[in-house]
Amino acid sequence: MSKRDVTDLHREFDGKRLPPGQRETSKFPVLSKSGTPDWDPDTWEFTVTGAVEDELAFSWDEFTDLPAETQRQDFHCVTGWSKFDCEFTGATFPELAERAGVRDDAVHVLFSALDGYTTNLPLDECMREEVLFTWEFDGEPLPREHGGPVRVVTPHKYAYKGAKWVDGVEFLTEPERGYWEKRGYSNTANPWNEERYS
Ligand SMILES: Nc1nc2c(c(=O)[nH]1)N[C@H]1C(S)=C(S)[C@@H](COP(=O)(O)O)O[C@H]1N2
Ligand SMILES: [Mo]
Repeated sequence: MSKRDVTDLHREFDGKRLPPGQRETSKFPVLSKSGTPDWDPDTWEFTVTGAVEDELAFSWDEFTDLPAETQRQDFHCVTGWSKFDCEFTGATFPELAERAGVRDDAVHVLFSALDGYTTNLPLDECMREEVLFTWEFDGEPLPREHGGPVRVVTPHKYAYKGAKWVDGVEFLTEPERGYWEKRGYSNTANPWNEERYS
């Protein structure tokens, strides 16, 4: 399995590895709006819908059969902590997008999750190799409280842009705001510009 180190991503944003106003922690705190939802591997389904050529639905086995890679990433939480060198294994966003065939009129993406959470990003901010649908953390199944079975990670953004317990991706022809983006967190969420609130 291939391994990719993306901990130098900050260079693209002309920033230091530790973004302004963040402090490094070795812990991995849990932040969830409403606790950890249950899931059943037999009925779990992941869907790709909206402005695509082919809408897709994956079972758990099908999803984890997608070509996977392991990446070393940094994780920046909007509440002020950063965790360096997280190893996440999963499928990249561009891989999934290619399978569905993104239509020309798609400009935006909305992620949905088992706990009712949503978060949004422009399509071009998702079409990056480091945007992963991940089901392993540090070589173990992703802990439930951190979003297992599958979560999104977005190392170029504050971590609320990465939906835990993700079960769907919708391609949109108009921007839409997700759960925290409607409640005062930044829609753009660039850690190196400290885009925390809107
Ligand atoms: N489904 C879902 N995803 C979510 C959240 C949530 O409440 N539900 N919280 C977000 C927030 S605000 C943060 S900071 C990160 C926290 O991830 P962690 O609990 O693994 O540290 O998950 C994000 N993804
Ligand atoms: Mo957060």
